[in-house]
Amino acid sequence: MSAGSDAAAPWTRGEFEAQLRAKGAGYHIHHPFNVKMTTGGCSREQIRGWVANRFYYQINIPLKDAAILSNCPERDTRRRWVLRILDHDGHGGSEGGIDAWERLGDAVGLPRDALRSLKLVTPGVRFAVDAYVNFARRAPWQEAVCSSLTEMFAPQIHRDRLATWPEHYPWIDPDGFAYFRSRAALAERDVEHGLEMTLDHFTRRDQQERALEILQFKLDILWTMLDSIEKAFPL
Ligand code: AHQ
Repeated sequence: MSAGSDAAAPWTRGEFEAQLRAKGAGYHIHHPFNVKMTTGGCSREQIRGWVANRFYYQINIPLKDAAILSNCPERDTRRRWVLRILDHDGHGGSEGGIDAWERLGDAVGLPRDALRSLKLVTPGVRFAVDAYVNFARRAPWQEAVCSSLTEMFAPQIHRDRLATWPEHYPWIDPDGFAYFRSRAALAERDVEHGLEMTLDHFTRRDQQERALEILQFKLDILWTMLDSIEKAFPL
């Protein structure tokens, strides 16, 4: 028996993608706090707490993506990946996702200084988000690309909010929903690129298993954020 011949055979490209997509079972769309939000069970304070805590995640996404760019020697990859930073920070005359999230804050009645002060951000959310940014700084850039693939499941969660929040939370100014409207299409574009690179890079079975571990790490980040928000805003 030659060395390595007992190693499991790599999954086909299709099976590897199916394995990645199966991790959606642990996506935070299934978290009790998210279910509570989309079924109308949240108070104004809980919605405001969620918006204020997710703001910390949103303003760190460009730092995470810039870390990936700084580690990536491939110009063609960087030319596509840089769009993610521009989407969030805005560019030219166009508003970015962070501006839109601040408008969501306005729409739920969060004063701008309360949002920007980050005073409402829980320690658990701060640690989870910082773990994501630090992972992107330290890990091989292909691993950080793989960690963004939780967005495979994101279009549905944005569509759920657009379909349920106006009815359940009529007190929220609909202008605040612009972020969710913009994100579904951008997530699909980003996933097409991130998934293609992940399927291309992780080819041995041990590498494919590593990719699943990385995706689980990011799923745990999103899940832990909601755990912490749920505990900090119980009513
Ligand atoms: O608004 C979100 C966003 O800009 C991103 C970037 C991406 C990444 O690079 O990890 N992930 C992500 C996500 C956003 N919204 C979350 C939500 O529930 O609204 C979902 C989240 C993700 O699935 O990773």
